[in-house]
Amino acid sequence: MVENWKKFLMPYEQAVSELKIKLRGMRKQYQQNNEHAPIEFVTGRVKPIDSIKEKMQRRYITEDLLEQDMQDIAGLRIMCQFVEDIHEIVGLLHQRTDMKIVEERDYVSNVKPSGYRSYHIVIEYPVQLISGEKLILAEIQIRTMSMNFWATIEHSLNYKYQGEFPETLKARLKRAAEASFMLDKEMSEIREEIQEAQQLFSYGKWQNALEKATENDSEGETPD
Ligand code: 0O2
Ligand code: 0O2
Repeated sequence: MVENWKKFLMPYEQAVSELKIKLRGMRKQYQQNNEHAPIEFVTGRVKPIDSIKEKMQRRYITEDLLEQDMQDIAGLRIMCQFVEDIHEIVGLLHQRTDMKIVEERDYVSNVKPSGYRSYHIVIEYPVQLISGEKLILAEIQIRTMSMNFWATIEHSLNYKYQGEFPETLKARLKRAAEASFMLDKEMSEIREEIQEAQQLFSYGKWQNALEKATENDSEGETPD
């Protein structure tokens, strides 16, 4: 077994921290331009040691192949408002020069039998260590908030049933997944209208802040 897990996971910790900052930075740039941000929020985690060990057993992954065969030790999730945003983010990730896409799995178009939808990208990411550069694999899951809601619920039910769902529950989850995708489709239909409203809202907030700042400035001035 890996002798020093802390040392083994250190580059993964660094990669997750760096990638969270970079992906959140993309969102900030859209906001500064007062444009619709295809990224709503970003989360990330390093896979817990027990989960790594369990997956090694389940997938027959030996220790010497762990770094190359377990692609999600470093995991990032990007949540967005619209399905169209997913494709925009994928395009943006393809353009980047600080990471290399090595695999793509489109479960948005190719829904999993469970009903799961998400776009998975595996990247090779260089981490700068004091011993030099180390290339590590990281998985980025891109999904709408509706897809995320479904996946989170289904994942927690997995704890109870260990993946062996009763048939009725399986069918219900599949129906719920379709309902969630219908919601995404409906939202896409009215996307332009929603985005316009959001822009007006953020412009309004900015205007209010500007007016307040001007008021405070003039209150602070000493009259002649
Ligand atoms: P929640 O809200 O129920 O998801 P496990 O079954 O958890 O023992 P697993 O799922 O193989 O084993 O472990 P993993 O993948 O490390 O997941 C641990 C926790 O991190 C789970 O949350 C996952 O949902 C969550 N997770 C998995 N992948 C990602 C990712 O790419 N990004 C982020 N941010 N989280 C992820 P919980 O605690 O079960 O809660
Ligand atoms: P697990 O089984 O520990 O990975 P990979 O696991 O990446 O080597 P695979 O199975 O082809 O190879 O990867 P996939 O399916 O592209 O991505 C696996 C991850 O996607 C899972 O990580 C989940 O986070 C998510 N996922 C895939 N299918 C489902 C599903 O039916 N329901 C939910 N809720 N999440 C799913 P895990 O949990 O670590 O799984």
